[in-house]
Amino acid sequence: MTKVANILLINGPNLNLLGLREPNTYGKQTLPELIAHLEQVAKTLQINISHTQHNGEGQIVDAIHAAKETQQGIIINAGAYTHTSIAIRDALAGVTIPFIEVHISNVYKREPFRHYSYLSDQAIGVIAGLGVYGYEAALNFFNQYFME
Ligand code: CA2
Repeated sequence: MTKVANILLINGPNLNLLGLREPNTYGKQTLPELIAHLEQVAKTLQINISHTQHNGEGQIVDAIHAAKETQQGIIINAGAYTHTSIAIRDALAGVTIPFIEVHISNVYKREPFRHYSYLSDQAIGVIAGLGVYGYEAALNFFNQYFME
């Protein structure tokens, strides 16, 4: 049985505001609370999760590049860059690390500009509209994806 060791969670712009603004759209849990919960879940799954949040596009590109040697999977909520960033798409494609795209809100119920993602066709899968549970679902998916 092979087990994935390292999963990187990347959150993009403004997600540092989780739990502090717009609770109707993004919920009441703060980012530190969410990360603490995901670390607990990862521990039970014997997965190492690390987390990084960046407001800058280039910082996200750098984080993806840095993951190349050490991470077996990426969970990414690229925030608004999802809908605009060829650079993040190219970085993910360039490192060839399997990734899951997560959105807290159901982007398809929202403005049309949120319906297109530059990342989705490169992803293993996309989770949208499950609230912050989407991150945990992605972690659970990786747990069984890497079992042989
Ligand atoms: O639903 C998602 O997770 C999004 O990726 C969130 C992005 C948005 O641009 C995407 O279309 C969908 C926005 C993140 C903003 O996060 C905030 C959290 C709390 C308060 C304000 C903003």
